[in-house]
Amino acid sequence: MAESYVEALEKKIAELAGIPMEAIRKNKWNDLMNEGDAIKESTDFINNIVVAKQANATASKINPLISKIFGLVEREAKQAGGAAMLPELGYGYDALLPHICADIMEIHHSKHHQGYVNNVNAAHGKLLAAQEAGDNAAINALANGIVFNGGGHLNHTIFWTNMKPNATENVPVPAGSLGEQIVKDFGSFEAMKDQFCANTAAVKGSGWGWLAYDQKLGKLGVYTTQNQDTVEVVHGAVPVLGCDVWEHAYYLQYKNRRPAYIANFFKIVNWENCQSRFDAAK
Ligand code: MN3
Repeated sequence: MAESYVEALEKKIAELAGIPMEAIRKNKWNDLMNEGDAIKESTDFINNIVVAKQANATASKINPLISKIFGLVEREAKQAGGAAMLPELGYGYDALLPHICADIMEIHHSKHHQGYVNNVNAAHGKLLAAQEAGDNAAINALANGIVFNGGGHLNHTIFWTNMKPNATENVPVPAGSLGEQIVKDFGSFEAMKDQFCANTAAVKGSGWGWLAYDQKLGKLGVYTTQNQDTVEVVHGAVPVLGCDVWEHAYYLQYKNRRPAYIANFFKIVNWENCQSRFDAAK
């Protein structure tokens, strides 16, 4: 599902931009395991898009994905106009110990997330210039960078709020209507957790695991996404809980033991934050 989505997206971008698929492929970050490198390549990709003033500039056709991603970013980060900012964590880099070490938190937040923020702002600036020039090819080429960096900004902003400090070895269990909905849709909290852990551990390469609410079905489900795709765009479900399983999120501490990281992630879940996301989605 996620792969065919990426393929369809690439095809659409190539078509709209009037450039060969290979040009899009060359600039895809799908196979990159290293978030720092992926962000840097994405910076170069955005910088290399040349905006050209069109002689017969007509009203620009905006790729609907671009407005969708910016809309989701604005809703999450409450930053209208596309000016993205790195959010405060609300806790210290060492606050998630022993389950996520301070080094991971500091690099992940201050370097990687900041990188997505910088890139999405660069892409937004270029988008405005391309719109003014009526350069549809540039606008659509930018979609790739906006999906990746806007998605990265959005996903990490959700992720930080989904976790809380002062963990114990106990796995906190959601109370209230979210807890009830989980039992209704999965049979039990344990069944949901088992499905989340298994599916998220099985993400190929880089991506995310999600508990998300499908508004049409009125149901919670476990989903996965590749790279920095957003669960709401790919699966049409509103994120309640997200777990980053790019290697940088755990490797320094857990090496290749991704399942152990996900199991410990459940000890630091902020179910109050998840409850308010669920309430808003309903
Ligand atoms: Mn990350």
